Amino acid sequence: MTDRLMAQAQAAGIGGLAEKVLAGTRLSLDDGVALYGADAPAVGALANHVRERMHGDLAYFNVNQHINYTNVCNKLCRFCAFQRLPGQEGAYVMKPEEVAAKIEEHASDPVTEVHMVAGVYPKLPYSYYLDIVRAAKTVRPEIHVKAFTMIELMQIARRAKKPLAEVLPELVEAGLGSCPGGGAEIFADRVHQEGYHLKNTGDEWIETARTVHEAGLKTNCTMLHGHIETIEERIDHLDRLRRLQDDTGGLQTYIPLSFHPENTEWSHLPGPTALDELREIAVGRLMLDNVPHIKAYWIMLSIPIAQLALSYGADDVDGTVVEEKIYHEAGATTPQEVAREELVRWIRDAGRIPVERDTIYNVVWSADESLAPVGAAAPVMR
Ligand code: V47
Repeated sequence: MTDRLMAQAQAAGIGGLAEKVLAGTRLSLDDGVALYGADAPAVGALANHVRERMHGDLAYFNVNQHINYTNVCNKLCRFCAFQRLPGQEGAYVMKPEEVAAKIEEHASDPVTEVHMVAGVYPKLPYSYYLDIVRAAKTVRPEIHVKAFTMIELMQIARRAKKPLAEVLPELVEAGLGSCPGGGAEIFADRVHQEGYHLKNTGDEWIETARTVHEAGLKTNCTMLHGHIETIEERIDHLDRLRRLQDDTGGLQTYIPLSFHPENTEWSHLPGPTALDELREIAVGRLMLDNVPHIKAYWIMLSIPIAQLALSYGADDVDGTVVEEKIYHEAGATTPQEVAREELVRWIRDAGRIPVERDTIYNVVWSADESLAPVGAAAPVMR
C-alpha cells in the first residue's frame, strides 16, 4: 500500500515530500508550494493516506439548517453576490421572531445545528444578536447554535462597546455554542487591499479567533480560493491557521471555499476547476496536520465532487443545510437542501462509512455499530 503510494509520489516528483508525510513530519511552506506543481491525483492519494490514518473510512455529516439573518452589508467585498446596501432592492433583515419561525418550520426534522451568519449591518444593536440566538434556543432548546464569523463578532463587540472577551460570555449565556469559519478569505494584505479593503484584516481575523478559542469556544476556519490570489498566498494563509492552531487548539474543521464568480465584481474570473477544488482539499489535509477535520462543503462543490473529495483528504461533507443564499446568489446550481437519507446514500456510494455528528463531533448515529451515539439527540436509523 505505502509502496504504491511512494511510487506514485516519486513519479509525480514529490517522493521526498511523501516520505515526510508517511513519517508524520510537518510539511514546510516550500513543500506546500510544491504540492501545486505535482499531479493532483498523486497529491490526493497522499492526503487520503493522512485522512485514513486519522479517521479510517468514517465520513461525517450533520443535520443542520442555515439561516442568513441579513444580507445588508457595508464591507463591499468584490467576491460577494449576497450583499445588499440598506434600501436596495432585495435587502432584508430578519426579525428575531422570523429567525424563530424559520427554525419552527423544521421542528419535526431531527436538526441538531443552526448555522447563522450574515452581512455586517452597523444599524443592528448589540441586543439584536443576543435576541436571535435566544430566539433559536427558545424554539428548540437542544439545538446547537453555531453563529457569527470573526468579522461579525468584531462588529458585535463594536456595537456592545465592550471588548470581545466580555461579549463572548454574554453570547454563550444567550445560547451560542460555537462559531463557523467564514470571513477569512485570503489573509495576505495584497489580496485584502484589492478585494475587500473595508473588511477587517487577516491579522484581525486571527486575533479574534484566538480570543474566541481562549473563551473556550471552538471555531471552524476557511480559505476562499480561485480568484486573484497566488499559490504562495494560499500557503501563507494555511501557515497562519496552522500557527494559530498550535497556540490554541480551537480549530475543529478547515473548509476550502471555491470562488463562485457569477453576479460578483469578479465575474470575469473563471473560478476554480474540479481538479483545483480537489487539490485544495488535499493541500489542506496535508498542511493542516493539527486541524482534526477537513470539510468538503457539498453545496459549493456539488455532490459528485464532494464524493470524490472523500478520497482526497476530506472526512466531512457538512449537512442537510435547508436554505442556502451565499453560493446560490453567486451561481451555485446545487440543490439548497438534501435529505438525510440521501447524504447517507451518497457517502456509502463513495466507499465511506457515514457518521452523523453534532456540531462538536459527538456521534449522533453511525453506520459503524462500534461507534456509540451520545446525547439525547440520537435518532434511530431511518
Ligand atoms: O465568508 C462569499 C464565502 C463564506 C462567495 O464553518 C464565497 O462550517 C465563493 O464560511 N464564492 C461563508 N465563496 C460560508 C462559510 C461556511 C460555509 C459552510 C460551512 C462553514 C462552517 C462555513 O463564503 C464567506 C466567504 O468566504 N463566499 N461569496 C462566492 N461568490
